[in-house]
Amino acid sequence: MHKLDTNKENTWCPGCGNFGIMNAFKKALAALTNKGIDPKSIVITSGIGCHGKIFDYLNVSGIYSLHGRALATAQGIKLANPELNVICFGGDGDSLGEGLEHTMFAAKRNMDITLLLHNNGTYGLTTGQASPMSLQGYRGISTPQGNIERPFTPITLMYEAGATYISRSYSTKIDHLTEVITGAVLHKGFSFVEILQPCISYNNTYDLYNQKVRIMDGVPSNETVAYSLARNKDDIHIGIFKDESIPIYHEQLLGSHIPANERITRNHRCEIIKSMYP
Ligand SMILES: Cc1ncc(C[n+]2csc(CCOP(=O)(O)OP(=O)(O)O)c2C)c(N)n1
Ligand code: SF4
Repeated sequence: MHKLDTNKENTWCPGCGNFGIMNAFKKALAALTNKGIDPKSIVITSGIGCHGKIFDYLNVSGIYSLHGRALATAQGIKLANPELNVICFGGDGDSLGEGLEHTMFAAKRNMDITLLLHNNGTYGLTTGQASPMSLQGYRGISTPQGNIERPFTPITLMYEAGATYISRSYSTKIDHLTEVITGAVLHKGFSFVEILQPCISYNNTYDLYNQKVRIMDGVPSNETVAYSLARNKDDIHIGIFKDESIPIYHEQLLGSHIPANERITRNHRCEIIKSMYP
């Protein structure tokens, strides 16, 4: 694997969970290389937020996208060149708030890409407004008297949308997170990794997660068990909740065609379209 560090100054707060995510991601890239994945085939996208800064700190090709549009960008890259392994970094605000529709539809299509969701339960970069994942009672600058809303469960949402690899890990469990990310990238289809990520400045959840996080023994035997484990708030279960193999989007849409390699002229494209409507 080539050198992954960049010369950009790291501006994450000391103690931020994003450091653990970046370490695990680097280890996962090494593991993927050992498993035969060409590092040059890895492409990343990110949203805007503290999570998105990871883009600057990794020497990997990709696009630093717009807030809420990291997955739209990832899907475009994959459809243009299905030979690439596309990995998207999203925040809970980014991918479950403003960009939720892209998350739902990428999962529904079973796009063969990976979403690494930095779930810190707040809008970190913009200094602590409540996010869709903020707990009821969360106090931040937009909810000074405590958040009235309740968060939903990303794992069960992804089940409902149709994601085929659904998992959760914790930014301090580097080996576990490395394994889950590696499995997600190797998976054929939409893979979702919810990463519990304490934001030490606006939502310090280290004590909560250190007390409650439990590693599951294996993949739950069925959906009912998976839902109940995912929603359990007394024990926060991490591991793979679902790992299913079904046809993927670009293969059904494009067959073996690789648009990036076989570009066609505008005239040729018009002819193809005309021939579809005799
Ligand atoms: C279209 C658009 N809307 C809003 C913003 C302002 N904005 C930047 S980051 C952010 C929230 C970041 O929260 P999250 O995605 O959870 O990432 P975190 O900073 O917590 O990692 C917002 C609202 C923006 N840059 N662009
Ligand atoms: S504000 Fe929170 S998420 Fe952002 S760098 Fe600081 S600790 Fe990390």
